[in-house]
Amino acid sequence: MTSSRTLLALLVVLIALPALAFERQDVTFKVFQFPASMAPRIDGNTDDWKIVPDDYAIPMEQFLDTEHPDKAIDKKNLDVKIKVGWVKGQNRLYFLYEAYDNYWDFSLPGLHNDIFEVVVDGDASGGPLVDQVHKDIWDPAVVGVRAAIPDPRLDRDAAARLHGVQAQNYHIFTPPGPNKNWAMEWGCPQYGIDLPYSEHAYKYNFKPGESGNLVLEFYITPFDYAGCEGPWRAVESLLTENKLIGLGLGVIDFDNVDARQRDAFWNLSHQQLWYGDASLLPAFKLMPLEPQFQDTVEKKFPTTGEGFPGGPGGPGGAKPAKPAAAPAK
Ligand SMILES: [Ca+2]
Ligand SMILES: [Ca+2]
Ligand SMILES: [Ca+2]
Ligand SMILES: [Ca+2]
Repeated sequence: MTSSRTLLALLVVLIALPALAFERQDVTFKVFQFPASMAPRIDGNTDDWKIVPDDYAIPMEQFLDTEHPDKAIDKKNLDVKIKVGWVKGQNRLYFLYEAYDNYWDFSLPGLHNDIFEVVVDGDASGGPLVDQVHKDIWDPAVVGVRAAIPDPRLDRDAAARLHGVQAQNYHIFTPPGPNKNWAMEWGCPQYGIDLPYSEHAYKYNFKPGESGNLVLEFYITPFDYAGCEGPWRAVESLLTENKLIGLGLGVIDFDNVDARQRDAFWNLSHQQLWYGDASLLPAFKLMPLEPQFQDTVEKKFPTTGEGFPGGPGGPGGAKPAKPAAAPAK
């Protein structure tokens, strides 16, 4: 083999390797750790989020319309601010989504609806999360040459076995149109939009076609494995301090009920295909408690001394009994 052919073979191997990487490596977004005693209540009221410092907030400036990359942000058309939180010991991601839109489009059935789109990859495995029918994702440039070759033995059912399984895509309606669930989860893990895996609350005061502000508060549960079989076989992602997870956020803005096209597709990943390939998600870090919250009940009563402040080893614990003195002779 000539050296140029060796180099070519090496290149092919490198291209075919899965890309275990995050998009936008210049920035790590932060997930705020709520003390367990201060976890958000899912009621649409934002008061419980006031303790989240502003440098955790994700403003409109972080988003790019990947279908029209030259389009400038116009906050009179759409403005969003998003905070993400977690609580140690729970495998939940909490969200506060606050948005202004000049035209809330939510009177039709189906996917013509203003949408907040979320993709979560709780173990940062990366890789495609949609079935092989989606040729835009199963393209050699995205998944590698070999993976893009269709296998005629795989029917749609067989292909669907991976859809939403190792990373999950939520299309959340803002707000839901008539007779619609609050969100559409794509693929297998349909249970992810119900209790106990998620909960949601909206607050808004506008009608379809009007402008105004919307608040959406919710949590979701990320899964390392969320198979079609059902939640009994699913494996929740473990959320632990300082862990990096893949998390993509997008806003699909429809601004005219009669238009066939959406007005914009604003994305935190600056790669259009993030919705179907978890390797294109930005990184979020599950942060430790901020210093001002370290004096909470969780810190004051650490789980030593068998978990009880007055237990053995604890500050108020019983002292070990002194060995009996030897009897006087
Ligand atoms: Ca609340
Ligand atoms: Ca708009
Ligand atoms: Ca994964
Ligand atoms: Ca809109």
